[in-house]
Amino acid sequence: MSKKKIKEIFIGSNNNGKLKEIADLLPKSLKIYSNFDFKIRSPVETGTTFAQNSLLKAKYFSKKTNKICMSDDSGIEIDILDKAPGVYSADWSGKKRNFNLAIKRVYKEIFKKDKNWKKKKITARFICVLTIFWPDGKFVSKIGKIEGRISNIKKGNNGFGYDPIFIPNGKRLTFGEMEPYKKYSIDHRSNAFKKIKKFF
Ligand code: ITT
Repeated sequence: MSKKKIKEIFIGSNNNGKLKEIADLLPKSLKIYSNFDFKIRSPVETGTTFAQNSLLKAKYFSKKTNKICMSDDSGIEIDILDKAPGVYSADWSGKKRNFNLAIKRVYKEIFKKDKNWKKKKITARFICVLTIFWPDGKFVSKIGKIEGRISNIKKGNNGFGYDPIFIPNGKRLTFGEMEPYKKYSIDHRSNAFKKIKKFF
C-alpha cells in the first residue's frame, strides 16, 4: 500500500445515503469521484461477511476505474433475529430499496420471535467495513461498530436506511432524529473511518 497520501478517490457505492455520509467524513481537499461522475453498476455481493463484500466492491470499482477506490459494506444486526438482516440489510428493502418495507419486515420478524418485544430492550448494532483498494492490488479494510437497540416506533427523517429505528446506547434519539454531525460522531462508519484516515 502506498505511503503517499491519497489525493483523489472513487467512492464505489450506489447508495446515495452512504455516499453523502462518506463524503462528509473525507477531508474537503480530497477530489472525490462517485457514480454521479461515471455510472458503474454495483457488483453482485456474493460474500457472506461484511469484510468479504467490502473488499469485493472496492476491488471491482478499482478495476473498472483504474483509480484508488473506497467501498463500504454495512448493515444492522438484531440479536433476537440471530443477527439478521446483517449482510442482507439492503436485500430486506427489496429491489426498489424501499426502507419502509425493510423496517416493516424487521418489526414483523421481531414480533414473530416475541409478542411482548415492545416492553423489552431489543439489542442491535450497526457494522461497517470500509476498504480502500489501490490499482496496484494493495488494500486496507477496517471495521467499525455501534451498539444500540431497536426503537418500537419509527422516528425521524434524517439519515437513510434503518436510521429511524436505531437508538444508540446512551441516547434517547434514533439516528433518524439526530443531526447528521451527531450521528457521525459515534456511528459505525465514522468508527471504521478513524482507522483509515491516516491515508488521506
Ligand atoms: P452499495 O453496495 O452500492 O454501497 P448498498 O445499499 O447495497 O449500496 P450494502 O450492501 O452495504 O450497501 O447494504 C447496507 C445496508 O445497510 C444499506 O442499504 C442500509 O440500509 C443499511 N445501513 C448501513 N449503514 C447504515 C446507516 O448508517 N444507517 C442506516 N442504515 C444503514
